Amino acid sequence: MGSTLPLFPTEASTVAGPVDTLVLVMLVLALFFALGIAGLIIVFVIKYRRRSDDQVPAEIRDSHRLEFAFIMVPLILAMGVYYVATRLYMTMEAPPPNAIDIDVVARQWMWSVQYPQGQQEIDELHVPVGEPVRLTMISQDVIHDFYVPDFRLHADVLPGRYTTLWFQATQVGTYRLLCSLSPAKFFDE
Ligand SMILES: [Cu+2]
Repeated sequence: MGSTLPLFPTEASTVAGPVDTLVLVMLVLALFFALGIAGLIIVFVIKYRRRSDDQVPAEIRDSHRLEFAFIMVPLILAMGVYYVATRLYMTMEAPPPNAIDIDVVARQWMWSVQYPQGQQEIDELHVPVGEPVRLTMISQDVIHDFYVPDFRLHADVLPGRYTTLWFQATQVGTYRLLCSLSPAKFFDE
């Protein structure tokens, strides 16, 4: 038995802060619109309910200004999120040319890593702070999922296909290296 993941893990890589900000902004936007719409439905249902059997609703004309706002406000918000997310994604997809190359092989139930000089480690990955690291990963058996929550680093590792990830650690520390598809690895710590 071990501890589960904290709700707000340490931010220990260069992308951790931006990823958290993006997720928080999207969560706040989603909550604002979901609660706002649900709340207004309830208010309007009560406020504009039919009060007598012969009551006829007032005729409502189009409001182009209102329609314009209904289109533009969500469009601008969505495009803003899209722009920030795409820039972040492109950063995360393009390893810097000076990155340290580390090979990762997954199998039930371990991560085997090999450094450029040839040393190997099992279930541990030692990297310098402040230097980009590129992982080239493959699986020997099933689909695994390389996951370092404190780095906001997460990618499937497949048999028969190389996947890559890169990151740059920003704080000295010991961080959990998980396979998010293996319950045993996820919880045993
Ligand atoms: Cu796995």
